[in-house]
Amino acid sequence: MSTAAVLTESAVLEPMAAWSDPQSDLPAPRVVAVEDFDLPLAHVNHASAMPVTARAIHVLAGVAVPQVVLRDGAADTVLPALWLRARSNDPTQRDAITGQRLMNPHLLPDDLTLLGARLEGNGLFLTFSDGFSGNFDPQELLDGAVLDEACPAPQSWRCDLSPQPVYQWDALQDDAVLYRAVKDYVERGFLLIHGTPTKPDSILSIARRFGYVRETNFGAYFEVYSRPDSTDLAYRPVALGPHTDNPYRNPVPGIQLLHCLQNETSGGLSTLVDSLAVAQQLQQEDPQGFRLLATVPVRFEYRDADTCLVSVQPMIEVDGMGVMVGVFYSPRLDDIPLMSEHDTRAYHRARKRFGSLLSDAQFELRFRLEPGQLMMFDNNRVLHGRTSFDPTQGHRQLQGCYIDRDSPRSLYRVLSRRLGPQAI
Ligand SMILES: O=C(O)CCC(=O)C(=O)O
Ligand SMILES: [Fe+2]
Repeated sequence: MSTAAVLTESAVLEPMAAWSDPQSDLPAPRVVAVEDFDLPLAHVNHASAMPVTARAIHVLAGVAVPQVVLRDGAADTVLPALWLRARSNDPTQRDAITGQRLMNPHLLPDDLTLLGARLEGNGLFLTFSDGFSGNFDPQELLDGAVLDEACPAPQSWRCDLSPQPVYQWDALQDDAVLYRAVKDYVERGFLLIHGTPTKPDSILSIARRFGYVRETNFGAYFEVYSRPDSTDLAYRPVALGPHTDNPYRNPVPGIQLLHCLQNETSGGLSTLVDSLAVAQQLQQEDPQGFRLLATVPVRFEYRDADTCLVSVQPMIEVDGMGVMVGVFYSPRLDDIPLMSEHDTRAYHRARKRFGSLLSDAQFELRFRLEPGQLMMFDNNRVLHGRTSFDPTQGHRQLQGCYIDRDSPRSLYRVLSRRLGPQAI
């Protein structure tokens, strides 16, 4: 089992548009019929989903219809003709430079079959009933059997995380160091960067080392300092509990950077918490509560004179393969749907426990961001907060900006291709 929490099959397949308990007096949700559909034989390799065993491609001889199988230990999985045909790298079928297909596999005949399969040297030569025949590389078929994300799996952490992923800005100019940093980031969901320049928009050049800046209605970056007339509590000196920024946006900002330019106050300590570790704990204690938080939709809204943003999704975010990737957590902003009294209480209990775990010291990193220090974190996975501060003690000025979640992952793959895995 991966470090990320995995939902049970039934929980993943529940509709997310409405939720109700079987005993509830509200209408039951529509159930999607999936009984006669087998789940994929191979899974997305988010978190080393496939056990590593000796696997090989074989052609079965002595059968009426030719068969190519993936042999994994003693188990054979027949590779369907439609699956094989779509994987052809023949130059007439796939562009060699982009790797993009030149044929449309969605239009292949439903009853496509293999007419011939033979080993030729180290390769396979396959003939199909639609008239196509060509060479296939068995290693590519093996690789294709896992929908590999080609990124390290997340590793959840608690307050005792050691060493912490801290990098010096100067050192990050070296690609080999950047490679280690993005690997750490993908695994831990955050990075701390020290020794950064503190000019008013230095944050943008730091952000651009990792990805493209995502501009929002707050601009390319935003100022975090105390001002009494502000439209967001982040701009007052009050404590902020662990939260996801802008959960009302769709898509939500994937990664946030917070950069300290000045800090003359004794409070205003920064906090980070890994929602994967906390959700694992909740799932162990209360699997039903975890399921509720992953299925009941929640509504978030932001409005000011020129903007009205609304987004609706469950608090716990699960990807298409049922693996938890993060949360939409902001008690300042969430509205739950109308449910029965019973369901509302059940949901409330789960959310309350989750919230208290998110604020529990055993899960939390707490530190002071000094001028020239920056934290970069996955906005859904690693929740951030801060303790209150007294603005009469002096200035506290941070700047923040967002980049997309996929950027450091892309950077990881590119650097791993360019530098080779031995560079770590
Ligand atoms: O002041 C801080 O340290 C954090 C503020 C914050 O959460 C934000 O601007 O998103
Ligand atoms: Fe925030």
